[in-house]
Amino acid sequence: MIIKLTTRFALFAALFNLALPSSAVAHAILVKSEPAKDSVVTVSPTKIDVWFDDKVGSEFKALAVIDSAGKRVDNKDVQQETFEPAHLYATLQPLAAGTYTTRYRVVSIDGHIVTGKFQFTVKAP
Ligand SMILES: [Cu+2]
Repeated sequence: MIIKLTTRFALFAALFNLALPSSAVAHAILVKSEPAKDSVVTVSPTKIDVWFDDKVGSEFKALAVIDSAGKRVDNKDVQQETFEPAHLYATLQPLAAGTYTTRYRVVSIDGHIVTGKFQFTVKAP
Protein backbone atom coordinates (compact mmCIF):
# COMPACT_ATOMS: atom_id res chain seq x y z
CA MET A 1 0.00 0.00 0.00
CA ILE A 2 2.77 2.42 0.90
CA ILE A 3 4.68 1.52 -2.24
CA LYS A 4 1.60 1.96 -4.36
CA LEU A 5 0.89 5.41 -2.93
CA THR A 6 4.50 6.45 -3.39
CA THR A 7 4.45 5.31 -6.98
CA ARG A 8 1.25 7.15 -7.60
CA PHE A 9 2.66 10.27 -6.03
CA ALA A 10 5.81 10.01 -8.14
CA LEU A 11 3.74 9.63 -11.28
CA PHE A 12 1.61 12.60 -10.34
CA ALA A 13 4.70 14.67 -9.59
CA ALA A 14 6.24 13.71 -12.91
CA LEU A 15 3.10 14.62 -14.83
CA PHE A 16 2.75 17.88 -12.96
CA ASN A 17 6.34 18.75 -13.72
CA LEU A 18 5.93 17.97 -17.39
CA ALA A 19 2.81 20.06 -17.62
CA LEU A 20 3.95 23.12 -15.73
CA PRO A 21 7.69 23.56 -15.57
CA SER A 22 8.17 26.75 -17.50
CA SER A 23 5.03 28.62 -16.62
CA ALA A 24 5.42 27.85 -12.94
CA VAL A 25 9.13 28.40 -12.67
CA ALA A 26 10.59 30.79 -15.17
CA HIS A 27 7.90 32.55 -17.10
CA ALA A 28 8.21 36.27 -16.52
CA ILE A 29 5.02 38.06 -15.55
CA LEU A 30 4.31 41.74 -15.33
CA VAL A 31 4.05 42.72 -11.66
CA LYS A 32 4.03 46.52 -11.69
CA SER A 33 3.85 49.49 -14.00
CA GLU A 34 3.96 53.24 -13.86
CA PRO A 35 1.40 54.52 -14.74
CA ALA A 36 -0.30 51.57 -13.08
CA LYS A 37 -2.78 49.29 -14.85
CA ASP A 38 -6.24 50.86 -15.02
CA SER A 39 -5.06 53.99 -13.23
CA VAL A 40 -6.17 57.55 -13.93
CA VAL A 41 -3.48 60.21 -13.94
CA THR A 42 -3.95 63.95 -14.21
CA VAL A 43 -0.45 64.79 -15.42
CA SER A 44 0.84 63.48 -18.74
CA PRO A 45 3.47 60.87 -17.83
CA THR A 46 6.84 61.42 -19.48
CA LYS A 47 7.60 57.71 -19.63
CA ILE A 48 6.11 54.27 -19.20
CA ASP A 49 7.82 51.84 -16.82
CA VAL A 50 7.08 48.14 -16.47
CA TRP A 51 8.50 45.61 -14.03
CA PHE A 52 8.48 41.83 -14.30
CA ASP A 53 8.89 39.26 -11.55
CA ASP A 54 12.19 38.11 -13.02
CA LYS A 55 14.80 39.42 -15.37
CA VAL A 56 13.90 39.33 -19.04
CA GLY A 57 16.05 38.99 -22.12
CA SER A 58 17.68 42.05 -23.59
CA GLU A 59 16.73 40.99 -27.11
CA PHE A 60 13.29 41.14 -28.73
CA LYS A 61 11.91 43.42 -26.01
CA ALA A 62 9.12 45.72 -27.10
CA LEU A 63 7.06 48.32 -25.31
CA ALA A 64 4.49 50.51 -27.03
CA VAL A 65 1.83 52.94 -25.89
CA ILE A 66 -1.08 53.46 -28.25
CA ASP A 67 -3.84 56.05 -28.08
CA SER A 68 -7.52 55.27 -28.60
CA ALA A 69 -7.12 55.93 -32.32
CA GLY A 70 -4.33 53.37 -32.59
CA LYS A 71 -1.49 55.85 -32.92
CA ARG A 72 1.76 55.18 -31.11
CA VAL A 73 2.60 57.87 -28.59
CA ASP A 74 5.82 56.42 -27.21
CA ASN A 75 9.14 57.41 -28.71
CA LYS A 76 10.04 53.83 -29.76
CA ASP A 77 13.04 53.96 -27.45
CA VAL A 78 12.46 50.98 -25.14
CA GLN A 79 15.32 50.54 -22.68
CA GLN A 80 16.21 47.92 -20.12
CA GLU A 81 17.49 49.19 -16.81
CA THR A 82 21.15 48.19 -16.72
CA PHE A 83 21.27 47.04 -13.12
CA GLU A 84 17.65 45.90 -12.94
CA PRO A 85 16.95 43.65 -15.95
CA ALA A 86 13.34 43.08 -14.87
CA HIS A 87 12.60 46.74 -15.55
CA LEU A 88 11.84 48.19 -19.00
CA TYR A 89 10.84 51.71 -19.88
CA ALA A 90 10.24 54.02 -22.82
CA THR A 91 9.71 57.75 -23.06
CA LEU A 92 6.38 59.20 -24.14
CA GLN A 93 5.22 62.10 -26.22
CA PRO A 94 3.00 64.60 -24.40
CA LEU A 95 -0.34 62.84 -23.90
CA ALA A 96 -3.71 64.48 -24.38
CA ALA A 97 -6.61 63.41 -22.17
CA GLY A 98 -7.74 59.93 -23.15
CA THR A 99 -7.28 56.23 -22.55
CA TYR A 100 -4.03 54.60 -23.62
CA THR A 101 -3.07 50.99 -24.13
CA THR A 102 0.41 49.75 -23.25
CA ARG A 103 1.57 46.63 -25.07
CA TYR A 104 4.66 44.68 -24.11
CA ARG A 105 6.60 41.70 -25.36
CA VAL A 106 9.59 40.19 -23.62
CA VAL A 107 11.53 36.96 -23.65
CA SER A 108 11.60 35.11 -20.33
CA ILE A 109 14.87 33.59 -19.19
CA ASP A 110 13.36 30.19 -20.09
CA GLY A 111 13.17 31.39 -23.68
CA HIS A 112 9.41 31.85 -23.81
CA ILE A 113 7.91 34.98 -25.25
CA VAL A 114 5.50 36.79 -22.96
CA THR A 115 3.12 39.40 -24.32
CA GLY A 116 0.41 41.45 -22.69
CA LYS A 117 -1.31 44.76 -22.49
CA PHE A 118 -2.98 47.09 -20.02
CA GLN A 119 -4.61 50.48 -20.06
CA PHE A 120 -4.31 53.74 -18.21
CA THR A 121 -6.17 57.01 -18.57
CA VAL A 122 -4.96 60.58 -18.70
CA LYS A 123 -7.57 63.00 -17.44
CA ALA A 124 -7.52 66.77 -17.49
CA PRO A 125 -6.83 67.97 -13.94
CU1 LIG B 1 8.01 30.09 -19.95
